[in-house]
Amino acid sequence: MPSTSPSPRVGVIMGSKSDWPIMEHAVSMLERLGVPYETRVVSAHRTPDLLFEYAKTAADRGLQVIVAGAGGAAHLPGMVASQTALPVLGVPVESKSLKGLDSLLSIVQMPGGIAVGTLAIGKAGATNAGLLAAQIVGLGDAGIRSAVEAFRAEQTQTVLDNPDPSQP
Ligand code: RP5
Repeated sequence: MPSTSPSPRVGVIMGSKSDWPIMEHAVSMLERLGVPYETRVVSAHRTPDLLFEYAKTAADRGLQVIVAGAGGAAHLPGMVASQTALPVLGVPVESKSLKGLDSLLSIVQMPGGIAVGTLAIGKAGATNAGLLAAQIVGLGDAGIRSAVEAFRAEQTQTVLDNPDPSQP
């Protein structure tokens, strides 16, 4: 990190390198759906000036959505949302002591007027943040919209093709 596709449309940021094992699932989904992205460590507490610069310049740099993951006292998504009008998707990362409930409550309980779309704790939340970011970008991009539809159709077919729960 940071890694960058040409002309990234989704920014995937996280409070620490230690968040990567969860946040890489957001990146995997974006890659699968062909959405250009960038990744970067941006900490609300350790690099607050970088947070402000990242959020304030995001739209002008061509980003359309920001996915922000953090754990514990997880202020990153809310603070980013306070500095940009882009949609911000928050991913609560599991914490060692409180299993991510602290992260979830820190991210989800935004005061009215500054919105963060909060996903589930951990891998499912990161995966769905990538998917939701693709759906948002897909509003203005037919290719990405088709990729989302194909992903969902394939997922449905996989379930229908494997109805026996005792089989691997
Ligand atoms: C948060 O503190 C990060 O998002 C991470 O989940 C947590 C712990 O960070 P490290 O101490 O592992 O760097 O800011």
